[in-house]
Amino acid sequence: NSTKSAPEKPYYITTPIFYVNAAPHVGHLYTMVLTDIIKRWSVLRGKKAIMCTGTDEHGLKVQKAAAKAGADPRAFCDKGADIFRDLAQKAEISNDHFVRTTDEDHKDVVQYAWFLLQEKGLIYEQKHEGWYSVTDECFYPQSQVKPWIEPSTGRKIMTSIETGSEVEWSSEENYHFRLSAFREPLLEFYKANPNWIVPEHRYKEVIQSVESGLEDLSISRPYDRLQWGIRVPGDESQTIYVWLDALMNYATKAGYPFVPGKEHEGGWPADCHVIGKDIVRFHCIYWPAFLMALRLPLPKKILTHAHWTLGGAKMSKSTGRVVDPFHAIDRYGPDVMRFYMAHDGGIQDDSSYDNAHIIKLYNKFLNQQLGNLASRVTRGKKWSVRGAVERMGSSPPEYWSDGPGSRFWTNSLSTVATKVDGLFDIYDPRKALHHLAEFVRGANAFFQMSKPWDNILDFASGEPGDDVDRTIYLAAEALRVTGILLQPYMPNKAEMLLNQLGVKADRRTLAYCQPGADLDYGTPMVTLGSKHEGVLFPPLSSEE
Ligand code: ME8
Repeated sequence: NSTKSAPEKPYYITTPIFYVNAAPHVGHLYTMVLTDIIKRWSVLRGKKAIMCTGTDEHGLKVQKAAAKAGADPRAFCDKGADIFRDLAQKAEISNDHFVRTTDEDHKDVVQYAWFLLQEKGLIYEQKHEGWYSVTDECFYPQSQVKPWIEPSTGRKIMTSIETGSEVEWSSEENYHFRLSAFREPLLEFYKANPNWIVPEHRYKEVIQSVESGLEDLSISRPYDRLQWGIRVPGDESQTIYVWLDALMNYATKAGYPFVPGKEHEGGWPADCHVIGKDIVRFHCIYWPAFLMALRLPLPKKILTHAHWTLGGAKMSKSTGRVVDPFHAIDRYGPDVMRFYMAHDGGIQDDSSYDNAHIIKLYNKFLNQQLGNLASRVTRGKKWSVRGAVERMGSSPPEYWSDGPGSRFWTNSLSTVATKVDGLFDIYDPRKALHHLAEFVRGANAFFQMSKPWDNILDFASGEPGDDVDRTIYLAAEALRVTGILLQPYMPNKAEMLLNQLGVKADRRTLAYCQPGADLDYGTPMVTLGSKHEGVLFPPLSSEE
């Protein structure tokens, strides 16, 4: 009689899969970074976590872009996928999967899902007329388009009211999915899961939109219009709509169709889909409806973030107003870029990308606060971290008289990890980072006020006195905890800091984030040689 319980479902988190029609910009990098930070946080909690990112390669948009480039679509997509893969690597994204919709296993999954939907009577054929936007890859009803005169050309066009992208009239025979049948089940689901969409105002918008009516969805295009896609099984004259194809990517990499008894091995259902606010409808209405139709468990959370703008205008591939993420990483390094994006990037509200802000954040916080504290503590000539940890570890604050040191311990050191972790529970990595930064500023202020450099050595023993030891121990603890909590945001810099502090590799998890939880550190694992050797955040060169 085995009491073995099933292995815990891994935490599963995804980014949208990115269109390969144009090069990535920092908006795409932001989504990857945000997702990676949450994934790494889960690892920090001691869980197995799986992250998936990848590329969306079918559809009219990519077909047209390949034609424009005079390239074979397959070769065009190979190149595009490589660029996104490189970006993930360069940005230290720890994705476990990189899915491409042109992968054979994915095509099988999409055709299998189609087959099931058809079998359940949820697909029917009908003439479809409407306005199609190639940029947005979707149809808009008459009520959602308006005429517009293109200022640069004077050309009269029709555009989507929501996104401003051009639409073209199309009248064609295609397959439809009975989306309207899911209006009630969706509304019931939203009601039962009030925190399903973060932030809340987007949750309300989704409900409003579904309440106001749900039309059936066209889920194929005639092959003569769209060749670059997955064929409808049993009907060579039709190609599967790119969004049905794309959304299924999340299931492909989780191992769908699932082997009975092993449904959760690949992480299904997803714990979180991270997306930009531009694709809420697809993920919060179509996707759960498809999943209900396929009788699959729904994702637990949809984290929708705001956009990066440039000089106040939307950053977008189609307008060319973009910041090249490769260039930005070359300039600042992956860690600083990740830090900036997490610190300033918006969940609720858009953020304006600004080099001056990056430099200011670097100088004012990374260099002057965190870097400065780390260097003073680990490189001080009058004290040693190891000595302070050894001597103070055995006499924690219960034995100290009430003072700034014991107050710092009680109010800051022993609460920071729980607070930051709590902010991850509500999917707010930005606020979590702000809280951590505030903690570092507090540690610095405490250190500054305690002035250990002014306190002479204990003459009798030649060792630092208790006051100095206490200050160094507290500052080292603050740095140790900060180093651990910073790993998801800045994996390399955090590692450097923890190596300088001599924190053992297996003691770098959330479980060690209470002060006093680790007394076995303090001997640097690296040489802290000359003034600039191994400095965490050296001053930026004046040209910056
Ligand atoms: O929509 N600021 O792909 P896509 C922040 N293939 N993030 C931004 C951004 C900005 N200015 N611009 C884009 C697609 N993004 C589909 C997705 S998923 C099954 C299919 C990010 O290449 C944001 O995450 O247009 C947005 O949702 C995503 O890139 C869209 O990427």
